[in-house]
Amino acid sequence: MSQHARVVALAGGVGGSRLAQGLARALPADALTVVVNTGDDLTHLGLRVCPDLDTLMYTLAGLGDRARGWGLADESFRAMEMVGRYGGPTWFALGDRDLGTHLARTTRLHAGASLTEVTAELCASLGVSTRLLPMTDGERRTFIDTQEGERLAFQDWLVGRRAAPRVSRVVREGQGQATCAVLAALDAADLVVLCPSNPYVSIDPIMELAGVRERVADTRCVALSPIVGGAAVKGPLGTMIPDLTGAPASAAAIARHYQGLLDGMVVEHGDAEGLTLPSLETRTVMGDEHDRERLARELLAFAAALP
Ligand code: FO1
Repeated sequence: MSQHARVVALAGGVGGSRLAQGLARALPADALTVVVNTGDDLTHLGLRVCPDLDTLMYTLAGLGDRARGWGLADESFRAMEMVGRYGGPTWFALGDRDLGTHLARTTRLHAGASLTEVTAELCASLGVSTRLLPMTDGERRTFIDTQEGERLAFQDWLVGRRAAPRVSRVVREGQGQATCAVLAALDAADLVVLCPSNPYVSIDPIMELAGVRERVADTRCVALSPIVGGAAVKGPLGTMIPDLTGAPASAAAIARHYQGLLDGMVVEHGDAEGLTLPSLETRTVMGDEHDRERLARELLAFAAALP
């Protein structure tokens, strides 16, 4: 893989943003496009909120809150305190600075701009040179069917119910299609990287859009495992894998989920057990920016050396 490979990363929220930041540091600005899940998006308090796009944008801008993994650093929640005093919903916490993003995005969307256009405008304002592409400009939402028979909107399940209800099915609703920009980026890609996001609720929403899976299948593709030592680095994936597949959480379970798409997989030391495809074992739990860049460079070198 030459240094000026054209890389397209598919990403969701927290895990995806860390590898995306590493890739952005390891590649020239015009070499990386990140296609981002919008299945978590919601309209809340009248504002359009795009959690995964915002996590990616804030992380790439160096403005993200490192402890939470989402939202902005140096955040306060005084507007939410007032919302609460009026009896409004406080279960989904919108920080005061974060509200600025939702206000700006919602205003532009109401003016007729597409989510793709608005994302490019917000990124330019924050000095993010990596191209972030929402997977669709249309409606495409993830719902969780629980084993108790409820159907919950994604954030209601993840945040509202703390991802406690065990999952029986992950369901997508809406007619949104992959944007032309996403399909064109995939057509031009020398490498597709599946970031260590939740396959079921972050990567599948992108892969399921017409035209995406066949383009990924036609391109060299490498995944970074979101499962380390049988557990998820962050989020509900550790229980979703057994709930949805009956198998224990493992890198091999992730490889099986991406059946046929992967040319290689990067996993934590000791996690190559059961893998039947080329793999690189290394330290995959990402710390600071330098560590993220180190891992991204290892992944790119591993991908370049694949047959
Ligand atoms: N996650 C939480 O656990 N609690 C919250 O109150 C919360 C608010 C929130 C607001 C804006 C935003 O962009 C993300 C937010 N998240 C919150 C995280 C979000 O639910 C997840 O990051 C993604 O949906 C999963 O990738």
